[in-house]
Amino acid sequence: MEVIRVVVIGAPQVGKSTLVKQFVQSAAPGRPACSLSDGCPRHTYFPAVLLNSRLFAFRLHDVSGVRRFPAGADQEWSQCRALGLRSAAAYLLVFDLTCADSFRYIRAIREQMLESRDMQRVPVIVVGNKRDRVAARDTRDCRDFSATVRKQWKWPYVECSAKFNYRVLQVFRELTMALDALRQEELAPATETSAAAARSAADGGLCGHCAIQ
Ligand SMILES: Nc1nc2c(ncn2[C@@H]2O[C@H](COP(=O)(O)OP(=O)(O)OP(=O)(O)O)[C@@H](O)[C@H]2O)c(=O)[nH]1
Ligand SMILES: [Mg+2]
Repeated sequence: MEVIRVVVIGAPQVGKSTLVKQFVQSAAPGRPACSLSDGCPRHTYFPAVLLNSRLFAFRLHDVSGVRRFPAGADQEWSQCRALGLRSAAAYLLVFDLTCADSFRYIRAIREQMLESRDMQRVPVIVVGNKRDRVAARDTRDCRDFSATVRKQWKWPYVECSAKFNYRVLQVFRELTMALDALRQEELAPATETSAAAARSAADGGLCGHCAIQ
């Protein structure tokens, strides 16, 4: 089975590890594999998610100390060796809803990603964490974050509280749904071609095998 590599990125202390641990401990209790790559700590987890009767096996990297998204393979190797940031199948970009700087951090990471990698078929879920700390006076900021991500960036957006396990599942549901949608898109042309071939075979008296060839 294909293992889907997902990298979790965000400014320091936004709650990346808390988010991942909350999810993984409910999905697959146990200790993570842990490695250190040139000062960038990385924890790796292997949860699985069942969606629409399909199993999605993840390799989840919780990384910290990422200052910028590497522009090329050389930078990836020299700055954050073996983190595999550029080749992930999907990303969770986490920020702290009470810290505008942490939103600016993911905005910069997004720009660096778009400059250096074709992101057309790479799902990114933006996670506004620490919802429990959002005071009434901050709700306008939250609306701005949400509007920017959903309307301008056109990426899925979830607000959660990792500490209190509030909407953590929703984050991973969005991720799995985005990957599932991609998979469906990849399957669709093949299915349509086979159906069309079968129809034309029936019309023209050919067997399906000849028609497809
Ligand atoms: N109030 C509140 N605190 C949180 C939440 N999520 C995480 N924290 C706290 O924020 C602090 C940082 O959490 P971590 O999960 O270690 O953050 P991190 O992004 O992994 O940090 P680094 O790996 O050092 O970059 C800890 O004290 C957590 O308890 C949350 O949803 N609400
Ligand atoms: Mg951490």
